[in-house]
Amino acid sequence: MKKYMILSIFLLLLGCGQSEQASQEADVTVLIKDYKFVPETVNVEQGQTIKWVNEDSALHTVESKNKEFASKELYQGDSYSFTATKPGTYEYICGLHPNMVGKVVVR
Ligand SMILES: [Cu+2]
Repeated sequence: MKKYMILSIFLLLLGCGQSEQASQEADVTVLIKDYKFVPETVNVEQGQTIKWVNEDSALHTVESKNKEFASKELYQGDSYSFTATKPGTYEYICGLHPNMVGKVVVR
């Protein structure tokens, strides 16, 4: 009985550690709102993480034109993160609404 309790505490701790990793702090957050990326342009340092959060009820994606990053379809409340490892300018669109554009500038 005691053995099971220790095991479940261990699993609980393991679970906490994992969720902490998954919800890694973003350095910059971009909201997807009213069919727009807000802000449209973000400037980050190399190694920083950008997180997009879909606040619309419509589905959206985040897809860089150079295929450097691409999200799956994001439902309302879903988020997608990308860690910038290479300097450059990354223009991106929503694959479902290609008139939605944004830009990530990595220094
Ligand atoms: Cu969209």
